[in-house]
Order: sequence, then C-alpha cells, then structure tokens
Amino acid sequence: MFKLMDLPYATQALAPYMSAETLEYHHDKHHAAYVNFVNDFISKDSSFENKTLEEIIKISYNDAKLKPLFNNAGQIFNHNEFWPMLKKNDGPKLPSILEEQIKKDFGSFEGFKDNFTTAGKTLFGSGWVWMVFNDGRLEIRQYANGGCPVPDGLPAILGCDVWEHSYYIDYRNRRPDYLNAFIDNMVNWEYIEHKLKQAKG
Ligand code: MN3
Repeated sequence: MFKLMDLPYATQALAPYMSAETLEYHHDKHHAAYVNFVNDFISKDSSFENKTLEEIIKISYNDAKLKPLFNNAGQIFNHNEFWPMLKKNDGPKLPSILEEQIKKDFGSFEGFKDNFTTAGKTLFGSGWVWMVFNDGRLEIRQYANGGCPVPDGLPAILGCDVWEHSYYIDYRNRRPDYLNAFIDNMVNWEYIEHKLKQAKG
C-alpha cells in the first residue's frame, strides 16, 4: 500500500505565489485521490502486490486496459517529486554547477526559462513539464495527464504541474503567469542542483 507523503513545508510556505488553499486542495484532495485509487486497484489485483511505484508505472505504461492505473501511479510519482522542488524565494539564484549546466544546454538562464515556460503554455489540456537529464544534457519534455519520465528511464530534475488544480485558485486561467511565478519565485534551486548531481552520478 502506498502512503500519501507529507508536504515538506507548511501550507502557507509558498504564499502568495501558491496559496495555502491551493496546497490544501492540491495535496490533501488531488494527490490523496491518486494514492487512494492505486491502493484500491492493487487491493483488487494481487499481481501488483509488492511492486514498487516505478514498477507499476512501467508495467501499466502503454497498456490500454491499465491506463487509469498508469495515470494515477504516474501522478503519485509526479507529486512526490514536485513538492520538495518548491521553495518560496525572491528571485532565481542558481548554484554554480546547475547554472553552468543550464548555460551549456540552453545558452542562458533566460533561454532555459523561455523553453520551460513555452512547454508549459503549449501543453494542451492537463499534464506536466519535466526537465530531465538525458545523455549528459538537460532536456525539457511535455507529458500529458499522469505521464511522467519513469517509462523513459530518465531522471526527473525539475517539474511543473500544469493541471488547472495547480493554479486555478491563485491565477485563474492565467497559466503563463503561473509558469513565470514558478520559475521566478517558487523553485528550490539548491535542491534542483542536488537532483542534477545525483543524475550525473
Ligand atoms: Mn497536481
């Protein structure tokens, strides 16, 4: 059985960029619902007992009958990765190893921000933008619904939830404003550098 992870900070920790009300709904209702769905599913199908979340995601990927399981398991992975990546700040200050990698792969921080926010703006419907580490390079990918980088076998370095439940209370329909605020004021860049170092091995 999977457990809903605790938020690693208080619900008001990201305000005003992401309100306590958003985090209460997003974590306590939406993230919890994905955990409950997967637990309910595996309680009725013993073949998934003792499988890790990553194993469940890989088994259910590209199997039409298991699409709901894939999307819900992917959403557990996505949110577990997402929460620790957030930290309120006064503006992006990148530690040096991460800054150098971003400059190498996107030309500049602005180039990276443009790529990342454009991916978020142009993702039609619900989904995620993930910056992954692929063959020595940072790369930005779009994932629909509960899609996640696990089936690609790529480490997730920085992700942004662009489901409406992540921004509608605070930004209404203004997804681009949410994406800008995300990059400018909500990323824990020290933690993202830690993820990059792990991926580099
Ligand atoms: Mn979400």
